[in-house]
Amino acid sequence: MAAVRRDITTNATDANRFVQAVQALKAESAGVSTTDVGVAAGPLAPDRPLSTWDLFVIWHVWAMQQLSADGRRNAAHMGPVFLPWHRWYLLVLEANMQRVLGVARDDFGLPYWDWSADGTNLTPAQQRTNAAVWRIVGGNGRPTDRQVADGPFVQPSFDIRVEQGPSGALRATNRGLRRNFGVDANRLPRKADVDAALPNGQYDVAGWDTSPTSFRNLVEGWVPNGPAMHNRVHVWVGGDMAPGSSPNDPVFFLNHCFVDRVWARWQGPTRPTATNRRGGPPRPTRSTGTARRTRSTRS
Ligand SMILES: [Cu+2]
Repeated sequence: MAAVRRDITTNATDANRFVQAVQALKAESAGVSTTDVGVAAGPLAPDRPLSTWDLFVIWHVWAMQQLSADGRRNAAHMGPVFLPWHRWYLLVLEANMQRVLGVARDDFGLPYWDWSADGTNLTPAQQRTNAAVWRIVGGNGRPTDRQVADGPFVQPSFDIRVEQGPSGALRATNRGLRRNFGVDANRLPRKADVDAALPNGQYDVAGWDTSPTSFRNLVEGWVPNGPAMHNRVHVWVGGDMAPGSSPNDPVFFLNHCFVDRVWARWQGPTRPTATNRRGGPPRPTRSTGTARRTRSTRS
């Protein structure tokens, strides 16, 4: 038995626990401030005390700032490491959530947001206002300053303490969470995008960058016609979801939990193309019949 990850919109217990765990990790002192960890002062704050939640934000930015020698990848994105890096990141957050919730490891799984369902079933206008997930995590930012003013993640209990400034460098700040739905991408990805990625038998392709049509590039959202899938969700939500400090917004983890679910389905036994699934040579099929079984549609 292991923790089960469920759709946040269909399980009220998991939704409540997710919100409660985010708030607890945001309130838990990390014992260090932005200055202590080398984060510069910003125009809104010289120095901010950091929480466990804020450390996840800094961890993600630091990974993005570690570029490969050829500059085409960073330590968490734009290459083969994208999916496993974020799987590990989710597991560490999930373990911290279980800790602050005081539940056994099997009793809470990080929930996911199936944006492909909303992208398929709702119009672009409905995606901005009617998607069920916004009733759990708050909705779009207000027109004046893009700050989120409804739901559980509002000031003063949920404030933004670190951000990427115009140069991309981390800096201290003191403001509310920002979202700007549907401006830099007009609609969410669709179920058809997931269905098109799953049969791709090549995890990644030599070059290991954002150009080839591989499963990883389809899911990360560089092809076709990016921003697609994961990237499109970041761009569509906008505000704090756009830069490398995007884990500031709890929606980051709901997005990545769904991305991880798509990868888990691809890794599973019921994917339609059984050969070459891990990027290596084709594997022998176990027995006739099983390898050709059609993928289950349990999303
Ligand atoms: Cu990331």
